[in-house]
Amino acid sequence: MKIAYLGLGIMGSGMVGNLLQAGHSVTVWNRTPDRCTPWVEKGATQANTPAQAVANAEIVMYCLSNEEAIADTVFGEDGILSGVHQGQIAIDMSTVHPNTSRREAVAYAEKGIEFIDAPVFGSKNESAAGGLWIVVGGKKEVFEKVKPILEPLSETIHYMGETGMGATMKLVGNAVVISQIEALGEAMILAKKAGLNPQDVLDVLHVTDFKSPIFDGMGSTLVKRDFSTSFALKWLLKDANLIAQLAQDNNSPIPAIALARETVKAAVNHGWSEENASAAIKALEL
Ligand code: NA7
Repeated sequence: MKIAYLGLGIMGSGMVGNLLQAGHSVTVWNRTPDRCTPWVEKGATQANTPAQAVANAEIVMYCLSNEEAIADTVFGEDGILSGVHQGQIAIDMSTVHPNTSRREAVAYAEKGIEFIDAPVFGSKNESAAGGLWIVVGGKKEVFEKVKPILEPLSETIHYMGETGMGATMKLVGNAVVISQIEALGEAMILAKKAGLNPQDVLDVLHVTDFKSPIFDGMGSTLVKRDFSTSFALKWLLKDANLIAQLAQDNNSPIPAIALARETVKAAVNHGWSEENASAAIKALEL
């Protein structure tokens, strides 16, 4: 299929690699144009603007950082909406508030374009390996049409309901992630202060009935003191803020997540925003 892919950050790059591998004809666009070069060398075509990227595509996909990036790339000058035409399908894979997905769906519908929100769980390695866990909102029949395109990118794909429900599921999932990072951090610091060896602690956690890939992955970065980025701390704070907003919208209590958000915020304020999300734990060590 002819696919336009916009946003070649950590997540988008992995997905473009797998779309090319699957044999699709891919046109790429990224705000910082140089990030397209490795994919052009692998067969992608580079566009100069979002509007140009989507002009001849059947499917428009993007994974952008946040609401501001969506405002610029989808709704902005020379943005996606100024280049699309009837019959295309747009897929937003970014983590944004569900109301943003709903606004996108309305704007696309006015142009005769179908839309699904399809954010992803997993980070750098899962994206590169086609092992993401995708959660989808939108019309079921539109989801069924694009499912074969999402399959090479993912280990699982779950349909969650109408537009915005993929984005909602993503925030609910990241609410668990944020709580796990806080719990792991507090427990690991306690363990160390009480005289346990941190790697021994992780080894035990790994065999328990409360083991978690988050504990394995984030715990290991903590033990090795390697905070190179798979999922940036700044995006964890962005997600914590979106979760707080969703909780406010629904009058739902989030005392533990609100507390964990303060830890993440402190780490960002300390200057670790470009490091891996596990760097949040460093704020508990101060
Ligand atoms: P990255 O690696 O920080 O990539 C973010 C991408 O978003 C990257 O392509 C950026 O372009 C792009 N971006 C950021 N701001 C803008 C604006 N204003 N306009 C256009 N493009 C923009 O993040 P990840 O790939 O880890 O994460 C992407 C999403 O998935 C995010 O929602 C996560 O929470 C989950 P750049 O290269 O900086 O020019």
